[in-house]
Amino acid sequence: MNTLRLQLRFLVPLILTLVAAAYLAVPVMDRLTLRWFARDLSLRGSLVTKTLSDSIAEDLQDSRSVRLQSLFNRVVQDERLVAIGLCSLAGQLLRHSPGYPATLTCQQASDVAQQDNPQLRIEGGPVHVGTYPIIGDSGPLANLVLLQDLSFVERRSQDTQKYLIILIAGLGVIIALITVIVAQLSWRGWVSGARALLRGEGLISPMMSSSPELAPFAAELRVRLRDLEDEYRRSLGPEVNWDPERLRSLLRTQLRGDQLIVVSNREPYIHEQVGDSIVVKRPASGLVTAVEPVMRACSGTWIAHGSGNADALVVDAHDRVMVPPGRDEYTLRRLWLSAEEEQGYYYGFANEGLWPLCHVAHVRPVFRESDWQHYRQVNQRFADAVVAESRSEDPIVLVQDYHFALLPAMIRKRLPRATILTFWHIPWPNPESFGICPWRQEILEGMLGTTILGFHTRFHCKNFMETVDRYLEARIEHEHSTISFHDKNTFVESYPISIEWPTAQTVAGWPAVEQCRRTVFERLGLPADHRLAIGVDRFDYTKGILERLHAVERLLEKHPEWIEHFSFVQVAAPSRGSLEEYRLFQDRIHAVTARINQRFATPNYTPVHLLAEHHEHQALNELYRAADVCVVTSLHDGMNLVCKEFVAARDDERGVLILSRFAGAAREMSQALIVNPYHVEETADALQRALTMPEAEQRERMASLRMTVREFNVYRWAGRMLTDAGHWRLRERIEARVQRLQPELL
Ligand code: GDG
Repeated sequence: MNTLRLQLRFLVPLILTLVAAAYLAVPVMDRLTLRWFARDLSLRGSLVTKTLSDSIAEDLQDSRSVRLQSLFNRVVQDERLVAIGLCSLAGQLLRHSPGYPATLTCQQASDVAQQDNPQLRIEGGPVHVGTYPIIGDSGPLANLVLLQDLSFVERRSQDTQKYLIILIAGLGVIIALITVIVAQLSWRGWVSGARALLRGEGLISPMMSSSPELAPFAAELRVRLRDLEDEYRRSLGPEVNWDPERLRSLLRTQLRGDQLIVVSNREPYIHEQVGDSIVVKRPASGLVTAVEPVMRACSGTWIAHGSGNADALVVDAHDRVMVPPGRDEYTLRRLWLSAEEEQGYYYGFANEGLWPLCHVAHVRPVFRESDWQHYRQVNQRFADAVVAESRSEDPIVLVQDYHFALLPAMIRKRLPRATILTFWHIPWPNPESFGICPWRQEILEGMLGTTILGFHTRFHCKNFMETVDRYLEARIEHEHSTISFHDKNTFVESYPISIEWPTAQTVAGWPAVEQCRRTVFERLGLPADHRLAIGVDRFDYTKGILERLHAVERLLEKHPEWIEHFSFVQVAAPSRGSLEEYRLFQDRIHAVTARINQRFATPNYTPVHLLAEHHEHQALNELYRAADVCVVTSLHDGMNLVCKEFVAARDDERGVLILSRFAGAAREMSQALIVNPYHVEETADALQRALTMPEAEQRERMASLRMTVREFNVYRWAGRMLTDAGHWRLRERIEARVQRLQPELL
């Protein structure tokens, strides 16, 4: 209907123009043909006169001659010649043929012949009047008047008019038809082009590529799409019901089942040789805790360093093994590192350099040239593995963490069409702090190979953008949260990570809270009415374990009534123990624990239990369920998942969470008791408040915390990132399209 209206808008003026043209052309055509014929007739008249001249001259000598009369009679037998008259020089009609009008005098004939249009209408129809002098030897003798038939001109003129009108009408029809066809095709082309633009398809119908007129439209569309995306993200707000199925359907619909590749240093399953058998261990890692359920939901390939001593025994010829063991839901591709590589890249550059650089924990970063070389080399090896595992030119690659700052640009170089999502699990410092890294520029450039760069909080995003602004020549669009570097855009966004919310089936398999409490208390030798606070961490100086111990000590000082009635259990999973900074820290924790225990212990009472060993997940869950208080006092933490695990474990809605304001989680979990871990007094008071908190208040706070974590679960984290990736892929396709249409617009 729209096309018809459009075409009519074009056709009506066209038809009117053609009618007007015909209306104007016909009289012009008439006049022209008449002039042509008049000229022909004059020539013809001259010819006839010349032929008759001699006979007329002779005849004029002899006034009695009748030859001329009979000559005239013969000549007028020519159907075109109507009549002939011979006039004397004095204007007297001397002779004339039959048919010569009796009323036509020589003078009249001469007057008409002088006119522009020497025409006369006589009885038989219109005639052309011409007068021609007869020249003898002595000069002009007489004038010959020739009346030639003009009715054939009228007939021909009518014919010409008819043909002209038919021609114009025919032309009109042909032009109208061509217009309709071209308009239809163009409209279809534009519509399908626009639809394809909206779908973001790179290979739109061939017609589109020859439609530069769509370029401004596409540019406009691009801007509009961005705004829509921003609106869409804002409108997302709190969402409910993110679960594995929703994530899977997102991959099916928005990402059309594209291949998903995860890269991380730590592997989700470690095979260890214990005696004669091989056991599978789950590492103590927040990253693994978060990403593993996502991979189980989405399948795909996870590339990681094979660090277990039996890892190589269980892989196939391509270093792949299906995991989780026995369930075979996704592929784990192991990459082997030499001892030097691991030392330089992992322990050296990543954990002695970048880790303290990004955490404000007052531990100096160490930067060694050799570590940097290993870091680059290992990043390159992982990039090669990504390319090798990639089944298409545009896989979705999820790069995990600070071990792979250079990887995005390396992948981008080999797979320019890949969608690379990099998630930085730790904080990003301010530009001054980051500036002390000798390879700050290379790191930033490496990270900007990323399509979407995620941090836990807006604050970390802001720090990153300011750092780029300070050290690179890049264009930053704060409004859209994008960085444009070397003609490539990176979208920087906050995606607060989380945990997998336990299903009803999982919860049904857990022992009851009372049972957990009995088991844990028996194991620790605590009386039933004892109060228990716990801390669960990797044994890391950023987690605030020392400050926590000081707070426990201060609590016992300030409130001695808790002696023999309250204990604190710290699970400290071994981590990076080969680094001196960690060893010193761990020694210090052991020493402070011993000191506190010495100070407050009684024969049957140990105030602090330091469990510096790896625990199975189920043992941790038991501990979470047995505790009255969970203490998370990180000095600086990207997010912190322990606090979320504690909340998820408390389906009885009891227990109190004490949470550091310097953990990313504090922004979501405001119903916890929020503390500054550097302020020992404040943390000790929070412990006192937690231990004395009425059950109703515990329930209220816990119920609210549980709602938050259930809603903001890890599937939402991944879902939001993958949704943004889907939108980004759409926009990239459009931009590629726009670039092909009119590069100068970009
Ligand atoms: C980084 C960021 C961010 C602890 N001990 C054992 C054990 N764990 C598990 C916990 C938890 C995980 O380790 C630690 O989580 P965190 O969140 O504290 O993380 P980091 O390892 O420092 O990880 C952090 C995280 O990435 C995710 O983005 O939250 O801010 O620093 O799941 O339960 N697990 C087992 N045995 C233990 O002894 N199995």
